[in-house]
Amino acid sequence: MKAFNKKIFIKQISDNVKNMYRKNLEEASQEELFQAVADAVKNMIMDDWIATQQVMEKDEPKTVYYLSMEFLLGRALGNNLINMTAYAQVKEALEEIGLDLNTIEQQEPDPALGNGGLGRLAACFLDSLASLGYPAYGCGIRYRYGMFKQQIVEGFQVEVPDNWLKNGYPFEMKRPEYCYEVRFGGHVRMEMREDGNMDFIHEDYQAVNAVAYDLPIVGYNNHVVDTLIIWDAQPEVEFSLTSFNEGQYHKAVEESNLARTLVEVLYPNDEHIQGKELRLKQQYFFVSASIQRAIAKYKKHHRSLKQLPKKVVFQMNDTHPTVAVAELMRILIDVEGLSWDEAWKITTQCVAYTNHTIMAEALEKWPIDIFERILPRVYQIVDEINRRFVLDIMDRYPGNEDKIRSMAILYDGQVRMANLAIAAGFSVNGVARLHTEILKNESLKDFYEMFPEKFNNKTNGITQRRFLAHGNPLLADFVTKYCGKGWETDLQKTRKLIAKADDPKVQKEFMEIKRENKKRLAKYILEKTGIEVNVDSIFDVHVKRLHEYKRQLMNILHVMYLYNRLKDNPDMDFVPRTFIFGAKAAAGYRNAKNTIKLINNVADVINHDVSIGGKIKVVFIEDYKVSNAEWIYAAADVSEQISTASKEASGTGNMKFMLNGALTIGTMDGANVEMFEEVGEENMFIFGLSAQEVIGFERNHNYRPGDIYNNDPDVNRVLNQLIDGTYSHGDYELFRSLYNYFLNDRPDNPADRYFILADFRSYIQTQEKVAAYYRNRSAWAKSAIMNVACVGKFSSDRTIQEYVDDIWHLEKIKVRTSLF
Ligand code: HBZ
Repeated sequence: MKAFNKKIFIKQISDNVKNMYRKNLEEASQEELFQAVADAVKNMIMDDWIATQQVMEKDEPKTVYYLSMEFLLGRALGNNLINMTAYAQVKEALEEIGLDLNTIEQQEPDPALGNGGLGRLAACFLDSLASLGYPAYGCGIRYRYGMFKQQIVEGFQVEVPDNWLKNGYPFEMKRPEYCYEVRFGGHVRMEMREDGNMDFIHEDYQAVNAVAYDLPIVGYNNHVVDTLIIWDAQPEVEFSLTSFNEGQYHKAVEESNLARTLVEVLYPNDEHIQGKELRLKQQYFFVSASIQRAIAKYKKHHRSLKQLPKKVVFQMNDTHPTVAVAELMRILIDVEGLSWDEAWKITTQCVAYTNHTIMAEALEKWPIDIFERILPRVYQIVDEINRRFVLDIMDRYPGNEDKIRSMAILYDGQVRMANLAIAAGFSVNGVARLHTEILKNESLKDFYEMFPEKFNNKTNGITQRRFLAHGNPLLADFVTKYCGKGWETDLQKTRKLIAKADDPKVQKEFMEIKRENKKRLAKYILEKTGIEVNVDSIFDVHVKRLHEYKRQLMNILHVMYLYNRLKDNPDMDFVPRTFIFGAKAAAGYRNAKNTIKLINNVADVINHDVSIGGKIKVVFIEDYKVSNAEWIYAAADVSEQISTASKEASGTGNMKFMLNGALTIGTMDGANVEMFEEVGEENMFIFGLSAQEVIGFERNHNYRPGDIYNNDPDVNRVLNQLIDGTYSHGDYELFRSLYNYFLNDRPDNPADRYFILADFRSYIQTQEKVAAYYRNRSAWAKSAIMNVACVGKFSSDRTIQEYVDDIWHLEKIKVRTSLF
């Protein structure tokens, strides 16, 4: 960024308002002001963005292409200012003309091109890549509609389209010069070439153009601006009705329909595949365009593709972009004329795969007939990869059918994308240590045995720039005061707080900050829900996607249990608590949606019961998303990380709470295990079955939740309250399916498959410890400070450095803007 010039900046905003809206500053709406300010900020980014791209063009450093169907970015304006270290100056400049930066920031739509953790991780990774100065492109899809907006109507979730582009998105730039054809359907004709080799000619296909939109990814205080490319689809021919014969006319209409529907909407299902054709088309569309762009860029400098792996690495964010393997092979063979063996050598050195789940229902499989119909040439290549891979398996394990059954890419009429990714990728990583161990020893055991060298762990991380510097400015100042500047790029610096954690003055200061943040959230809650909450109560927060394995149901059952106790013993000693939930459910996920309804109904009953004197409040925050998440983390006392052990690959919300000085109540799952190691047992509340115990029950089918229901009166009571009308105005059926979840045992869907009842007693007892601990203000403050002090490992800067060292092998770039 050029040295900030307040006068010029202000002038630019008023010029923008004038040119964009024919208004002066006083007349402009807040939304118009946002557009004007964002444009001025984009202008500040531009020189560094140009300079970064020039360095990359000139030095041609090895570059990572992070292929991801999802980037859950959150608002850009404030974050860009933070990373340009211009936030305070811009805020002051705006104040001078009577504008409030906070209010202006709130006008920005959350670009929500992702579902949850996986998409947000991709966004944190881009922030870290740029901040560490690594050459990188994010490659994704410019969905016309992002993650749906959630409304709660009479306690039920209602999905509303998220038209984030409605007023234009000021930070994107259309790049019509980057435009690539992507083909679907049709047939492949083989033709013998003169040299005896085959040509594969793709005919009768439908084609769309992929057109790039670039978004700047501003590094922290280093002049590096990386690029997120999101691909839009456009019809290939702008057709005029008269100039076409009938056949062409239909084709043109179909292609323009395809272009429109392709990028229409993000699929809002996490951890559960639907197998929709359009989704496969989306995957191929953005992967093909991204690879074409990478190769075109490479070919500007090289004639032969043999050295491609020295310059390019594709990281596949889960199996969603795995078709990249076959698409790269196709381009190398059909377009570039390489032999199979040459192409395979290059491909397998260029692609790497990250796994984010062990949940069977999330593993992507495509019916062969669909795959072959939509991508006929790509399918031929997958078939050949599979043929050769099966030969390798047979070679290694002669006569062992089991190995083929578990590892073949094509099996049982399906294309198994994870198997393709592992067979071809040079690296396979899990996202937390426990998760990687489970992959190696359980779900991907056979692959690990065959390719031990491919497997590695990369524990997830989060960016402290967004989730501390931007989301929690008061705590950010506190950290700076006691640890000095520099934690923005080296989160280990917060360790200095360890020496302060016992100091009553520091503790008091911390608790005052927490209280201010709780006030900020309480105000938001009041505005959005009409519920008044007590800022001196424990803010106990459970925010994340709604999924059975994340066990929001266990949390609300515990609330029901506490309420029973309070009703039975009105005078009991009770630490007031506000249970805060936020979660979107996939649109067709019945138990998840019923859980939202249950939370809201429990909230309704408890919040209106004056007899308990407001000791418990329950709040469901509508439309949980990155922008309100920043405030929610900042205000949390207790962080709920209570997934069934073994099921949560890592979790990243857990780290964001820790960064903001919340104490975790959690299971030994995902990255909780590593947080526990870092922060120590006195600063974290662990309960429940271990991953090995859960896996043991699953293997032996010897878990009997019915016994717990019959023998534990507290459990019996709360489960019966699901079907006795307590929380449903007398309707016995409303929550029957949740009740049945615990007790209906079916071979494909065992009773209480997420072990809620097994962990319930231990959860109750641990929650009692939480409440008792909260009474000890000094102990609590110390533990909270210790969480901030020990969070260093969980910066995505550390994660990205490990990806660079072990997988990508990139060099940092240096960008000097012309002025300096
Ligand atoms: O990825 C999450 C994991 O559940 C979480 O434990 C981990 O921390 C995070 C980052 O590694 N997985 C997802 O968020 N998955 C999805 O959002 C998803 C989206 C579309 C799908 C499948 C999964 O088709």
